[in-house]
Amino acid sequence: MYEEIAKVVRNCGKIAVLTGAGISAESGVPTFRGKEGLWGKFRPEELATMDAFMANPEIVWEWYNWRRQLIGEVQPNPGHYALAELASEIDDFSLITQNVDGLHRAAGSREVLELHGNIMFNKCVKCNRRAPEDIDIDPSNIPACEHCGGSLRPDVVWFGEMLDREVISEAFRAAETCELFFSVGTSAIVHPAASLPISAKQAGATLIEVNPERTPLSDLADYYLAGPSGEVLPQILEALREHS
Ligand code: BV8
Ligand code: ZN
Repeated sequence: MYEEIAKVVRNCGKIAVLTGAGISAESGVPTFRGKEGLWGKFRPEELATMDAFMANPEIVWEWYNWRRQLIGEVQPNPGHYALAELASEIDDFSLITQNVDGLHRAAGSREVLELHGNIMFNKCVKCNRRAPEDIDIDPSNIPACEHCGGSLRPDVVWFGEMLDREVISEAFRAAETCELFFSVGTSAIVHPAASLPISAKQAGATLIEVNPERTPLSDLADYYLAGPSGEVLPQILEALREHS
């Protein structure tokens, strides 16, 4: 199977990859919708929304501080590294992630389109200016923006919020012009990210999905590779190098 995938990869000059929480699972970061998922304890509507923040800023900051602390202790896994190395073997490679954990950059990926922002940064809830990232937030005494006095919030995209226009249009451009699209470790239900693999397929790309469980995308994929990305992606890279 991997020889065949390597041949497909080698014949494609332009590749786009979308990753979700699943690629960080083997680093120890809980996914959103898995059994032990983040959302298992909390519901996304409760915490990852502006309404939740306006109603309960303290609870929302408690949650993000807990996630920041957890992410601060983990390392990228072989899946992140394999994508960073794959990029150097491909003429035109775009990495698009829904994750806010920064692990792709930590693994050496240079250009990463972070659709949903980055959990380590803060911004002002009012004027949207980014605040210095080294501020530790005390949920019971949330710091104010030095420009306008608004409260600081995590610089991530919440449900009901628009994604950064530049980032999402670049992601769709990559999806619509690539020859090969990988969907890795995502349940493929959060939009507009979940529309990227579909746009790629409609534009004629070959679609490969890497996920231990099937998703709404699996039937559409040309190849559905059932397994953890930390094992599957390095094997694809190895097969590519063996046969190049
Ligand atoms: C917007 C940042 C509106 C915050 C996140 C009905 C239909 C369609 C859309 C909607 C709808 N109702 C509402 C919407 C819109 C909504 C949406 O899509 N909701 C979904 C739930 C239906 N979308 C939005 O609100 C977006 N904004 O639409 O704006 C708008 C429009 C115009 C004008 C104004 C406004 C904003 C969405 C962004 C939300 N922010 N995160 C934070 O992180 O705190 S989303 C959150 O979910 C994370 O970013 C996460 O990445 C993302 C997606 O989840 P996944 O990454 O897929 O993770 P999940 O746990 O679900 O799945 C993990 C997968 O990994 C599983 O499949 C598992 O099998 C697999 N796996 C496990 N282990 C491994 C593995 N895979 C590989 N290897 C392993 N080892
Ligand atoms: Zn401000």
